Amino acid sequence: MASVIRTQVGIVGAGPAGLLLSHLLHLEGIESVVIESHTRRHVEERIRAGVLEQGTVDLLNETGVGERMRREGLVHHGIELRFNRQGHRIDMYELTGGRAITVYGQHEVVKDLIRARLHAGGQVCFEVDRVSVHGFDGTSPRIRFTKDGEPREIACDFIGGCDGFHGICRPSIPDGALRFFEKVYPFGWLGILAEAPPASEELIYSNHERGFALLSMRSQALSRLYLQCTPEEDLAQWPDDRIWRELQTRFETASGFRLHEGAIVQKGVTAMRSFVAEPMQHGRLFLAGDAAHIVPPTGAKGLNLAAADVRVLSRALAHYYRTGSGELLDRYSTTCLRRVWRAQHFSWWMTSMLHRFEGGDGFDHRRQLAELDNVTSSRAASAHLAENYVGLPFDPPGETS
Ligand code: RFL
Ligand code: PHB
Repeated sequence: MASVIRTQVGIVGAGPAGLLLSHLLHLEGIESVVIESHTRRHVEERIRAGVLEQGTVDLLNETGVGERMRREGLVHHGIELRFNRQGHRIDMYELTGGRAITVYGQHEVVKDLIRARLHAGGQVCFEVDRVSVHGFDGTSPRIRFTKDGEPREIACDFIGGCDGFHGICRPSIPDGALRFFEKVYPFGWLGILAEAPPASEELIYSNHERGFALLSMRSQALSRLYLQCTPEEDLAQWPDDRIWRELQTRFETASGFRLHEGAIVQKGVTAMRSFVAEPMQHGRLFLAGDAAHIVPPTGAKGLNLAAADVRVLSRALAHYYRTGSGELLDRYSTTCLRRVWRAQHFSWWMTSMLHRFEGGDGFDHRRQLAELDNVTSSRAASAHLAENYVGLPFDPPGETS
């Protein structure tokens, strides 16, 4: 017999979506239990996103988990687009009336959220196995799993499916209940973390004829750099000196720009896709974050979308527990999908403007350069990019949830 844990909301996945959902629910007086298949150390050290939108930063600050981010995060007012060996700055702060982004690693957000949950007596159960979800078509959902080989069960009112793109929640929804929209790109990103001071204070997105490259950072001493590669690129073919050579070439400018080189402490390849599952809910199972949608990282939106989803979900659940009305829960998917599709378009657009497409006959590259020229010289076009990059306000006019 499985031992049964009773809670209001059972959450699968201790990534940013699951942890932030649990934190926001706690602030609303709603109990939850989070289960996670990996170790705490693994989720706290997994290097992923780095850019937080203003709305995400405000949410973390307003809910009491922004203290370290305020101290250690790097606030950026602009980004650079580099093409034809020249840099062009987009002054996001000026173009959006004072909005900025903060560079602060996703794993740091995860650490802050885990600490806050545990400090408040929250339950986050790591290293669980054989997770399955049941009964979400009715009113008594169940999450079954094993911990240290022992069967366990969570009996709850709702399930938060926050288990990422490869999780089990989305595939547990009956066939035909969801529609999927997907685009897979013919390239990936080779990402490195290097012990080297970033050569620029702001992020640089570079369109180069050999392929896209991105300069980002995690601190004044740590550079985070990406190179466009093939989706199944073999890392063994990329010794450190080849990576630096390629990066230096792709960031080269007419005025002699050089990256600072240093020890490469992490390397990895990420495939790129756009994906949306609609609706983001089935019965009492609500999908949030990467479990419901994936964007290519060029727009820096994935983590921010996860935060926006769980903000909507926590408010809808709070409304339900306060009033007994499921009205906001019924609107959850529609409310989130509007933002999701805006971010999908933006991420696709940035990706298609900045990457090299194999087999192009030169037309595509000329078209990209024309677009980049427009985006960096027309105030209206720059403002469009800036507004999307810093992120739409979390409460657009006309939306109450
Ligand atoms: P996560 O972070 O994948 O967390 C899901 C969690 O669920 C666990 N899990 C399970 N737990 C229990 N039972 C199961 N059966 C389970 N199956 C899975 C997993 O172990 C994991 O801990 O999803 P979440 O919370 O939705 O968060 C989404 C973000 O992680 C993702 O969107 C971003 O990292 C995307 N992303 C970026 N987003 C940004 O907003 N800004 C960026 O600058 C940015 N850069 C990036 C990125 C993603 C990247 N990669 C590696 C995909 C750069 C890269 C290279
Ligand atoms: C990162 O710092 O990891 C990063 C920054 C911007 C992106 C993607 C990733 O668009």
